[in-house]
Amino acid sequence: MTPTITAFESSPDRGRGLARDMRVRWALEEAGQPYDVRLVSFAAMKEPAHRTLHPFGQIPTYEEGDLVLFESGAIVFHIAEGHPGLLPDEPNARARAIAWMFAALNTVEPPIFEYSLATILERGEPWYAQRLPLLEGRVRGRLDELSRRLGDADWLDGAFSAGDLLMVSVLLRSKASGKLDDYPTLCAYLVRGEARPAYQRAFAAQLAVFNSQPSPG
Ligand code: GTB
Repeated sequence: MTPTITAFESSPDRGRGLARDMRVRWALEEAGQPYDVRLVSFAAMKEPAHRTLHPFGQIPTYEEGDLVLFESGAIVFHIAEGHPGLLPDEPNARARAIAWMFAALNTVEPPIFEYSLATILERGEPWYAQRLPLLEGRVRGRLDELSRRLGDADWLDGAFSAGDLLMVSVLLRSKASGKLDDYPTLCAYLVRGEARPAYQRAFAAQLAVFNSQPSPG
């Protein structure tokens, strides 16, 4: 059965792959699983019809027969469990790959997201200049630790896994803000992720949504 995911009708990132449908598209492409996309506006996301799929009125969602999922991590995990190639078969290696999925979403993404949100939403606040170094320090701390662990390895734990897929997705947000420039091994890690044919197909598909929008004015 072909799953359907939801994505922004008009993504604020102008198709740069930063919205969280991108990681779901990427996982589906890695899995070789065709999918349909339903585009939703910001208003439609808050309507009851969408909230039955997503309690918080957000994207992405995932529908496959009777199954409805929200949360990009849970969706990627579901795809990885149902298809070979995104999680190792050996039980301990599989558990470690899942740990990296959680690490990406629970340990690395929060400071990166918080920093990014502050630069967008809090710029005008009188305390912005004081708060920013604190947020920057938290991002840097995580990037220091992650780059130490990755070392010169290609991927976080052996072969490419859903852990890498989520970690690369999370780090891409920092790349956009220039925060990764001091971390050559993390930059190379992102280049490896972005070079994967599945990533490129997913990126092209979400960019095509932006390019199909009528230009303003
Ligand atoms: N924890 C959830 C998950 O991982 O699925 C978070 C989902 C989420 O934050 N969805 C966002 C959303 O629907 C889109 S991805 N926002 C609308 C709303 O809450 O009303 C976050 C996002 C949005 C925009 C950019 N960007 O333009 O760069 C990047 C990331």
